[in-house]
Amino acid sequence: MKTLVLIDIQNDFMPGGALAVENGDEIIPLVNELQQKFDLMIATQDWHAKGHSSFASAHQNAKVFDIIKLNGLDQVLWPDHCVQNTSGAEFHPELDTKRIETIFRKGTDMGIDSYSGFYDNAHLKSTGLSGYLREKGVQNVYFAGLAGDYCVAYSVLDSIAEGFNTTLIEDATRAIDKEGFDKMKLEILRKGGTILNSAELEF
Ligand code: VGL
Ligand code: ZN
Repeated sequence: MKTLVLIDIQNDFMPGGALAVENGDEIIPLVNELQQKFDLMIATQDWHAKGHSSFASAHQNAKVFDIIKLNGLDQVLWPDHCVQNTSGAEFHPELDTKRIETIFRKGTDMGIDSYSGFYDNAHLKSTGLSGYLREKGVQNVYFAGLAGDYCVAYSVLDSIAEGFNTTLIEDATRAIDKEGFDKMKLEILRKGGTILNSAELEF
């Protein structure tokens, strides 16, 4: 079963959003078209409570994009984004959600961030995505969405580590920082993942 996991295609990551990814909205038509090629669609949703510890606003004397230690982990401090039940946390209005079977929410624990759709950043708690895919007999998992260098890349790396045959569809993602994304892509390739463009999909 060919599975497409759509990472965080939410308003706050779009141009004009709270944590905008440059040209993030450009992926929407492609993502909608790509869905025709897949048997199973899953989505993730970044879903923070107000005052989440990944927000710069939750820390004194801190500014956005500072890096601090949070429970021993490096944490980038973000603008407030994807606050539960706000319009910024909703999927982009043009994203076709009709065939999205299940939505996995992440970033709900106040004290820790969660880039990957599988685990929080300390790998302490699972979202259940891995078990869900395994129960369905999924072997091949493809990823698209935002942001390429954070939530998409960490989801891809966890997917590889979980034993799935994992592909990042590069033209169906956009990154916050190009250099950071280049580093993550090298890591994905080193770990055995595949990176290709949608035109190269052989099905
Ligand atoms: C993301 C930073 C903070 C993402 C989520 O979806 O890539 N990045 N929260
Ligand atoms: Zn977040």
